[in-house]
Amino acid sequence: MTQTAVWEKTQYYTPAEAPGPEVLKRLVRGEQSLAVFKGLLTPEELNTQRERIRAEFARAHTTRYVNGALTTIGPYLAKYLPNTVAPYFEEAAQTRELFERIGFDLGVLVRERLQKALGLRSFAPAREPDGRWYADSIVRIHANGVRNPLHNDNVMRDAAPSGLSLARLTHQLSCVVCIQECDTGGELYHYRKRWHPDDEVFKIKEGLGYDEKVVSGQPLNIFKPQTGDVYLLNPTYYHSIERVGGADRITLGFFIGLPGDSVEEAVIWS
Ligand SMILES: O=C(O)CCC(=O)C(=O)O
Repeated sequence: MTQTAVWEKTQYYTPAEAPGPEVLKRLVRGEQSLAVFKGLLTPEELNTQRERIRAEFARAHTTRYVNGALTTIGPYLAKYLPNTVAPYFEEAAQTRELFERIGFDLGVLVRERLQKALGLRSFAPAREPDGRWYADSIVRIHANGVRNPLHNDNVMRDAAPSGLSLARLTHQLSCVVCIQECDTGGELYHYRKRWHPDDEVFKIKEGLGYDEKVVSGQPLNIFKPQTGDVYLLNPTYYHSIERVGGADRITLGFFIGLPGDSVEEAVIWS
C-alpha cells in the first residue's frame, strides 16, 4: 500500500461520539496515527479491574531478550511463532479461565463499547477452524526502568509459515487500554513508517525489534497514555515505548484483525 499524503497524529473521541468504521479505515490506510477514546470506562470500573489483576501479579511472566524484557499475564502469539504454537493455545485457555475466575473482564467491556463506537457487526476472539481459541487479551507490565524497543507487529508476515488462519487477514490494528499510567516516560513513539522486507537488515539478532536507523528522518507521533485511555494504532508501523519511570505502566492489549477490505467484521487476539 502506498503512503498517503495525510498523516494526522492523535485524534480524540468522547463516549458521546460514535465515530464509526471510518476511524479503522484511516488507521489501516496510514492516514492517522492514533485514535484515542477518553472516558470509555468509568473510574470505578478501572479501579475494580486494576485491583483484580494486581492481585495476580505474582503470576506475571518475564521473557528476556538481549535488548529488553516483556512482563505479561497472558500469551502473545509472536513469541511462539518461530517455534511451535501448541503452548500458545494452552496458555490462552488457562488465561481465559483465570480471567473468568477473578472477574477480570476488562477486555470484554472494552470490546463491547468499541464495537458500538466503531459500528462493527462482529468483533469477537479469533478461532482456528479446528476450534482452538486465541487469547482475547494480554496484560503488559512495564516496571520502573523498562522500555520496549522499536518494533512492528505483522501477523500476516509472522504467521505465514505456520499455516494459522490469522496469516490470511488483510489488515492488523492494535488496541491498548491504559490500566495505570506511569509517573514519567512510558510514551508511545509511533513512526510514520510501515515495515518493508528491505528493513530486515536492521533486525536485531536474537533480540527484540529493529535498529533505530530504520526510522531515521521519519515523522513521529509521541503519545503519553493516561489512566483510562483506550487507543487504537496501526502496529505494522514502527513503534516503541520509552523508558518507564516511577509507577508501573500497566496496560491491556489485543490486536484487531480485518479479514477482508470491509471494516464491518473484525477478530481479536493477543
Ligand atoms: O503500550 C503501547 O502503547 C503500545 C503497545 C504495542 O506495542 C502495540 O500495541 O503494538
